Amino acid sequence: MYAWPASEVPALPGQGRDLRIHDTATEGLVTLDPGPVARIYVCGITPYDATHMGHAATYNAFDLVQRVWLDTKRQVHYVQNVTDVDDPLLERAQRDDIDWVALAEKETALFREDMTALRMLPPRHYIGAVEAIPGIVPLVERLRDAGAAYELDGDIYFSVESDPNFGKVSNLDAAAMRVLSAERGGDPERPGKKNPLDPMLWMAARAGEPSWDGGSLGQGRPGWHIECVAIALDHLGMTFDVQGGGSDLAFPHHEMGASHAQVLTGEFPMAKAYVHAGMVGLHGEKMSKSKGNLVFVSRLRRDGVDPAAIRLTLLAHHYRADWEWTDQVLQDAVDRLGRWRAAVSRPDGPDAEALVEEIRVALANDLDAPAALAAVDRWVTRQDTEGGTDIGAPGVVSRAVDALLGVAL
Ligand code: 5CA
Ligand code: ZN
Repeated sequence: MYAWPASEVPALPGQGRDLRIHDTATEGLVTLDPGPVARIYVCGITPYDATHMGHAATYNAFDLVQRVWLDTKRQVHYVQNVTDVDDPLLERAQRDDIDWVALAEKETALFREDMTALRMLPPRHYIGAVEAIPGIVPLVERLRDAGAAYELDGDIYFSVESDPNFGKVSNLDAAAMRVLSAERGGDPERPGKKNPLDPMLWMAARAGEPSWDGGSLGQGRPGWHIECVAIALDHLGMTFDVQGGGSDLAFPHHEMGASHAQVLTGEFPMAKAYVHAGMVGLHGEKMSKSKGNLVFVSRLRRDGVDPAAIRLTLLAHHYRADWEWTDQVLQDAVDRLGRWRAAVSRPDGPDAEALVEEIRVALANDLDAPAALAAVDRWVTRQDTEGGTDIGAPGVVSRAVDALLGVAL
């Protein structure tokens, strides 16, 4: 699939800093040392509804990862998927009596527009589940041939017990896993499974649903976790730097993915850091397509909200925090954007070199965007109260905010 256009990333004076980031698997901060080409896989949308603020917040976090790496003069090899066939998508298409392909295409197109408006840098490879099927089938066959998969009424399941490291990504106990499995696409109650947590690798064709030729697996469609493993291994290989998503993906999605990869390659972990963003809520509950308590990026844009203000709202919250979307948090960002724009349009200001360093230090420290915003706020206040004679400074601030935070002033 094609992704979306990249906005320009201005080069900055001075030296970028290496990223220290929280890894769910080791439950602590790790300093990444990616080499000249950093590799990141970020789980993409299931395109059955428009991009909401929760999605935007999660993609914002990984956009910052990319920007920190680019600032260290590294290249970034960024891969993202689109889960363009899955139960929730098919259910929504059925409910609304529309073609599932048309629904996926429409929502993916809207996602591209939203990402472009928010200045999220695009992935180098943007891959749909459907187009990945030819690569998924041989992996499922290999898992089955290795004794790590079994058949149940034509469906093929992965056996979590085949992985000695199962559980080491999410660090949850069996009871918690079981609850989350039921909530997040698993089927722990289905009779006949070896372990209730075992996830599906290949679902045999169902009447009225799309299916593909799976060779020795029979006609069917892929399971969710193997989709991301196939795409990641194909485009990044094993032991890439970051696998990212919202915290609701730690279990089962990233846990199961690491397990599939462990059996396929004999190695753990698939990603050096498992990075998870907090959940954005609305009216006290996690924003989710299934609950319908949503604030859409496209809706705000249509209402005339500047995408830079949406982005500043996201940046005002630490990526790992759970937080609530309110009119007030958006208004605060609109006000801040106005102050910043007025400041960088003035002819001079205090020296900005130290500010660039402060933004770099904040982001390198587990993507502390709120600290970066506070540093810019302080520069703006100083310009206001003390003035300054550096005629280059407003331009430096504007370029730093663009390059490191993705906000065009
Ligand atoms: N297609 C799969 C990943 S392979 C999927 O989870 N799609 S999704 O559309 O449901 O979510 C896309 C991304 O947004 C995921 O990383 C998910 O964790 C994140 N996300 C969903 N809801 C929220 C929320 N309320 N707050 C923060 N992030 C969220
Ligand atoms: Zn995924």
